[in-house]
Amino acid sequence: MNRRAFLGGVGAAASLGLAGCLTGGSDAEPSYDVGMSSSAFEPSRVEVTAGETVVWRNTNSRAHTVTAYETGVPEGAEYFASGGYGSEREARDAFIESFGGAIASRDTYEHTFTVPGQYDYFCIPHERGGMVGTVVVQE
Ligand SMILES: [Cu+2]
Repeated sequence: MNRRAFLGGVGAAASLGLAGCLTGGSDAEPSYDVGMSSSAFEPSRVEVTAGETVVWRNTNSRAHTVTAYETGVPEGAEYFASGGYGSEREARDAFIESFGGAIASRDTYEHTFTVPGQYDYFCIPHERGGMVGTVVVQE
């Protein structure tokens, strides 16, 4: 299956909140760009164009997070983390305290990237297991 076709065909604004509606049948797997196995983002690296939205979907039974590294976003770019936290510290604290930001099995998280550059992110509970990913945003 070609995930990139989803991004390419949908565009940025249109994909917001519609991830589950684009594949047709109600029983079909919603479209997404990055899936999650038990301890990895799949694929771990995606490339998009500025203005596009990346959709992550938890395709595993374990809960995961999508959490940007504080130093992993380009200058002038918005910090992003599932749960909507404004910093890596805040996201880590929330997860430790109450599993804040956890993406349950089959749930999605999405973020629209407007500033070109490289974004590095991770999953809080599985970071040490190597669950990290990269989004490269082209002009
Ligand atoms: Cu994880």
